[in-house]
Amino acid sequence: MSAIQQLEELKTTALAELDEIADLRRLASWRVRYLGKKSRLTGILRGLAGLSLEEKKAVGAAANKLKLTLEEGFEQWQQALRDKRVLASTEKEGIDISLPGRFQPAGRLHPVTQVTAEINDIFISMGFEVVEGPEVELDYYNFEALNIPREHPARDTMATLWVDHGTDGGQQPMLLRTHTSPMQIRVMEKVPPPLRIVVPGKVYRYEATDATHIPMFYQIEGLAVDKGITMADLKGTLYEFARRFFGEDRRVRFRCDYFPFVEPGAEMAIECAVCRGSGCRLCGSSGWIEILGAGMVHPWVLERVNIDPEIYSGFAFGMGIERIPMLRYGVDDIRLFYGSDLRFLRQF
Ligand code: FA5
Repeated sequence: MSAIQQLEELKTTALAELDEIADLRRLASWRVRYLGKKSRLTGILRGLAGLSLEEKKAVGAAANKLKLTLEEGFEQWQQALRDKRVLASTEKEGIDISLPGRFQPAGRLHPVTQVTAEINDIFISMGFEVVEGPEVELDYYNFEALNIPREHPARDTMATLWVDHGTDGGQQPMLLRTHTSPMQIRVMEKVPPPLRIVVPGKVYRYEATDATHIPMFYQIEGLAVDKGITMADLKGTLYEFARRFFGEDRRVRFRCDYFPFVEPGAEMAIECAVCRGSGCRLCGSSGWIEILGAGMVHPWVLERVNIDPEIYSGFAFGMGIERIPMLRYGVDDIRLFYGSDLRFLRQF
């Protein structure tokens, strides 16, 4: 049989065999058999040297053509088998294994949640316990027991969202709590001193929004009652908090203020993060942002929960939580926290 005939025969058998192959492993051995170093085709190509010039030309061209044909056949069959495998798995399991994986974005806690946990931790390390209370509150706890009777002007400073105005039949008026201070009463009613608690939670006020005010925000209440507690304890605790949260170099301002349930009362402000005291839109040109109200628990409040003010004294504070991350990160509008803009929220 001439070399040309051998090549023809090789082509017929190789392509016929290729047609029968149904898996990639057998396809690989087919390639070794017909295109590998020990294949007949390689043998023929190697034997070209011993042929006459004319034979060399004819056989060489035919052998190279066959090599190309077989290589192309291999490539096409390999692709066809791969496509078939993808199709089979898609049909069988409903999974297209050729598709790239789906990106799973990592979730994270809301910045206000993160900061609340951090504030809690600072007070826990100072011996406070974290407790929570109801957002729908009785008028009694939100106002009455805190020395804010009906018609008291202090009610106007906390525009209230009422759930139920109460009835003449004696049902108590109910509201969305305007501050976390009602928890002072609820806790003191049940727990005898000494006590030290912080109460984080949502509060609601019916008021217009601006860069530092929103109608639903978070506060954290603090309360410590024991024998011999003084204003120095209150100031020391709050300064320590500010130092730990904002760092040593941040200026803190402590001034007199009035709240009916404390005497004396105070407010604390932190140097504005945006202008560092020189005045800007965020701080209303004052250079300071007020973060909390505080004071010594009023003796009448203690009496109401049957704690003798001659023996015990206490301090309390109520801090607006959103203003804390604003002051740390220089966020210039409180509304950004609740705008659901992930470009903003993902930064924390
Ligand atoms: C109170 O709510 C008092 N219960 C605080 C208190 C507690 C005084 C214990 C004495 C003893 P005030 O209304 O000032 O006080 O609010 C406290 C803090 O909540 C403010 O300093 C401010 O940081 C924050 N705050 C008040 N209104 C808003 C608002 N609309 N949006 C965001 N934060 C607010």
